[in-house]
Amino acid sequence: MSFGIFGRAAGGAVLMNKIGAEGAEAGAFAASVQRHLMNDVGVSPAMARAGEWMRATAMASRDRLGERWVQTQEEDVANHARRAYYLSAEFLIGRAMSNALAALNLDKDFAQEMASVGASAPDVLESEPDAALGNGGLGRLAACFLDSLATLGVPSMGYGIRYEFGMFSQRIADGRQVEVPDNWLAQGNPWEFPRRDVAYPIPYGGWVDHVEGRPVWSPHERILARAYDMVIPGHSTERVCTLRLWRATALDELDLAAHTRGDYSRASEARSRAENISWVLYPDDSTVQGRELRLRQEFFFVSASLQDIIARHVREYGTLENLHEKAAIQLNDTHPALAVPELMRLLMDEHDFTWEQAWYQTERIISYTNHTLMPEALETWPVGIMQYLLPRHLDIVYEINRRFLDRVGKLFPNEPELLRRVSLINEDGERRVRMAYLSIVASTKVNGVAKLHSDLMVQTIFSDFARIYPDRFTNVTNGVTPRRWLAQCNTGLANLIDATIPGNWRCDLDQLKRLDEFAGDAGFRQKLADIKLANKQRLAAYVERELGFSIDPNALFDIQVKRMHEYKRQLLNVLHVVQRYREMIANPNADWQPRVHVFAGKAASAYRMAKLIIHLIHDVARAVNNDARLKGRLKVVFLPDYRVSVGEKIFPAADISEQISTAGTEASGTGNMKFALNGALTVGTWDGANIEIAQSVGLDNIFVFGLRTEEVEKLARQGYNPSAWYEGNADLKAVIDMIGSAYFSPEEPDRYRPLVDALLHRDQYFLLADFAAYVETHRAVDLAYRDRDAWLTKVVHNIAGMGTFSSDRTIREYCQRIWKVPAR
Ligand code: 26Q
Repeated sequence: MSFGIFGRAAGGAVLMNKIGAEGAEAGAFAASVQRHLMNDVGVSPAMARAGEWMRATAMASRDRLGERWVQTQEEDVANHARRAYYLSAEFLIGRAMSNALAALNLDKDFAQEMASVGASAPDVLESEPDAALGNGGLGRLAACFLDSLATLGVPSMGYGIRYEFGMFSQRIADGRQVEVPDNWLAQGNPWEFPRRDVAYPIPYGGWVDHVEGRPVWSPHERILARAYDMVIPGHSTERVCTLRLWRATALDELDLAAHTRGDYSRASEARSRAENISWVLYPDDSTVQGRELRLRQEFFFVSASLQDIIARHVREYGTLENLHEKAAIQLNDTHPALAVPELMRLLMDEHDFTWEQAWYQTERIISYTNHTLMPEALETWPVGIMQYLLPRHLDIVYEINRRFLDRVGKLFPNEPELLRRVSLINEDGERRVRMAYLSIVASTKVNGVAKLHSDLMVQTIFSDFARIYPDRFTNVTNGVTPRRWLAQCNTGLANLIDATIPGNWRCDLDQLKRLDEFAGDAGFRQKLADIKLANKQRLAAYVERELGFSIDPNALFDIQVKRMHEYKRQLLNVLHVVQRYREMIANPNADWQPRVHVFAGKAASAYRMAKLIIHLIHDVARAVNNDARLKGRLKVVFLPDYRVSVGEKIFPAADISEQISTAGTEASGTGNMKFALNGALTVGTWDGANIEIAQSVGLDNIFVFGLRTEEVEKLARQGYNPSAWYEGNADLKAVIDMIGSAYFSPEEPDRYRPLVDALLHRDQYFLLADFAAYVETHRAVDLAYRDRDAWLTKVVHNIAGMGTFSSDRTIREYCQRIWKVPAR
């Protein structure tokens, strides 16, 4: 193609205009930040501190996002768009600023502007508190999904709870976890748009009458759900996604009658009862206790969200007849499963649908994602609590069950046991509603979150349902957003990728495949090595700041960060560290690979064993880090208060990613993806998405070890005897004895008795059976790390193989296979 002078000149003029426009844009943004600083934050540029610049910048960004929000809404209304609604009790958003600036293309201008006013851009970004409205993987997945929904331009909304207190902050005192409330709204939330005109009454309790054959629910109380919106920007698009979070308040701020009588405590009681509901996030990950307040929370956000969806639909179409054509609702696990009876109730009791009409729509609108096979994490609610809190919903659940069992009985006659097994009501002992079964029966599709997990789901916990509904079950493997988890958290690597391959990999992660070609390029590998070193230095500086403790960036960084849980086997990692320690003491002059073992993660407040493991990590760290015989070649670090913003510093700095759950227990994992995307090699079991990562990056480029799911099952069937494994391996015995002795806890010799007893007599997660293979694998890791070129080659293949683990791919699959909504 050739350009005439005219074409060139014209193109040049366009370019000039664009630069001119962007320059003006940047100037306008700087002015807007300053205006917000003076008018809303109330401080002069000369006096402003980091947190004040942060708030002013957030408000200026929010203005821009508001414009995009209005535009997106108008488009969706004009197009009569079918929308996807993501219902989740958790959204682990983290910080919003870097992401918003990147999406608005203002990141460089921001850095310049901060420099010109003498503020430190990194300090300003660091002053933003994390929005920690989630526990772990499930909540963070929801946040990655919003990013992809916006970026793919999917007409969509997230719905959740605006918890006053998010995930607790974790402090460590004498090696023990201490939970501190997370008052994330203390300084206000500069990102949210309170929608004062969007509020719905939420009914609870009371009784159901039948008037002329129609059920009439007379609730005992009503509270109000008020909407607060966060705008989630898309990247390389002006489209945004809305996250609508509900806050609970009293319907009548004051019980006026009581107030007039002078009964002030009665008056304020109603208020605090109501506000309790969105007060605090339950900090339990994977275990479920049936607390009434939790059920109130679940119904609260489900009912508000459905009323909102219905109101929007009626506004746009004037009828509900085509609701199922315009709305797809995804349940993020069973926490929003009350959407099933609530949608039925709203359609029948408030909009005069017949049962058949309401069910026809419900079955087409709702889908359910399962995130765990662990029996203790499957939600069930005592019928008594439901009867008391949601009597009308219990009736509807009974009727769904009656019709369902009727159908199953006809499909599979002569199988009374089947009816008992699949009943939505568990009749063994205290009668309970099985929320997963309720979700399946009402869903268009039910999906697991990685191939193995989806297969096991239909083979184990839901096998009866797979017979009844063979076409309902599917898999959608999780993903993570490459914007936050590569472009923003690892600018060094992002710049190198920009300079190496063409195309917009940030929004088309499959482009990373092209990096494979550069595996053999020594110059490229050296740049990768330099970037990794810089990231390790950054993490070392953070460790120094947080713990006053220095680590060597040239050592191998071996990292395990995730919620503390027995099935995730942080304890297996500790056993290996202790084994290494023993070997190093026995042979101090050998050429040991210097290593830093980093741990981080929160334990549920009531989870004794998980807390004991945190204590053990600290005790082992104390012994190892102060043992002069090791000459600094082995260090153990527990980084407190793991959260999204800490993850952003950790993932880019890892050499080794620990993904060592017992095969068959980790549904997917998403940390595994974040590590590999940032150039860490995985030491992992054949579990969850590790399997698909291995298949994608190649078995030569990952360290797989341990029993497979079938082998674990076989061992369990044969009668697993952990003490035989203990007796049969001298190293393992010595490691466990060392922990059981007073070696690491001289001030309390019996501290680890419960832990050692559990290992020797139960070992529910087969640590002892996998120990030898795990230690062996780490020897192979040390050897591999010494061959720098070979190691870096593997690193390249890891990054290059991660395209498929973008949450953009995941969301496209949901759009095509489940929601039937268009995506870019
Ligand atoms: C339920 C009822 C009452 C209180 C708390 C809960 C509750 C809260 C959170 C139960 C479970 C969770 C979180 C589960 C979770 O994070 N699961 C993880 O989901 C990820 C995303 O799919 C997967 O990658 C992980 O494998 C899975 O463990």
